[in-house]
Amino acid sequence: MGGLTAEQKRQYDELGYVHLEGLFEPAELQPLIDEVDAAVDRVARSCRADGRIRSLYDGEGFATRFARIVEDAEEAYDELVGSTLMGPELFGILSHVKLLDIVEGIIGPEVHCEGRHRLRPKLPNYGVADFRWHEDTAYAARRITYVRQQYGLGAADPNAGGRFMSRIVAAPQMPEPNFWIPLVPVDERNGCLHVLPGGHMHTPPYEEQWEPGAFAAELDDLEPLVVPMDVGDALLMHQHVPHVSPPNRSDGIRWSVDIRYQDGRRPVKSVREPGFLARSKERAGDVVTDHAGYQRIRDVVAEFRAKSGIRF
Ligand SMILES: O=C(O)CCC(=O)C(=O)O
Repeated sequence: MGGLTAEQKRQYDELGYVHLEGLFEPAELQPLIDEVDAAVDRVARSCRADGRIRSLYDGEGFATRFARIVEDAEEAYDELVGSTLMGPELFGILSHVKLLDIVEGIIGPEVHCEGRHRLRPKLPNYGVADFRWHEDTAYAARRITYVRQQYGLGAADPNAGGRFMSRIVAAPQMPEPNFWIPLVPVDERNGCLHVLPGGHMHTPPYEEQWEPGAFAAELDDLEPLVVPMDVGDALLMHQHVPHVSPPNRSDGIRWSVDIRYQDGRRPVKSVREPGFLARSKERAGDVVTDHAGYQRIRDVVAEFRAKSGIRF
């Protein structure tokens, strides 16, 4: 079984992130890139058929075509971003043995892949894909505001105190490792991630201690780290490690996928976007082993949402 080395596990525990260089051969990710490229082509053809775009832009490559499409038809962006796209190659990455071995070493043998996996076409100079400092399982809005002020926004910036949606559904201390996987080389120019190593440590251990002021000041001395990456690398992040996604100032799309896992015995964090049991000793028969199985789960939940009228 693969998984993290002892040194990588120590770094994950102490710093909250590990840059896994060359986790995949670039060729292992090519089928996923081709799947996304084919989806871009479908979107282009449907937009062209409706007269929403001026050209199919089929002379453009993976790095630019979707941006040209969105320039003509902004709504096309939503057709590919987030967890809208679900194909066999993406399922193959969500359930990839290399990721599951690492996750098992962190959370144990019951592994649920959350439905909140995201395909992110971060378009050049397109603000909706930029994210200020945040942590994935936010436990305290005030701490986030503080982190933003320290590392991103001035204290007086009106955005710093903006509405903040907490994503707490299950226990905030539940381990929830996140893999961020670029599909093109990323650097500071095209909006690679920056992390705040060690920032995950200063979280209160018990719910009744959710007083952010008592913990936030401990972030003061931490230095953000820029993480340039190649295709084949993955950035493993602890759910509490603050990170930021600055603007893409290049000419090409910064394509990436991010995936979160949790303990399969705990309440699932995302019901509207269903995930699947990816590995299990206790419920081996319930493990979803192919794309069709996961697609059935997604279809059933989507149908229930539509028919029941229940908002969740
Ligand atoms: O891909 C990005 O630009 C942002 C990703 C992110 O913030 C996350 O995975 O939590």
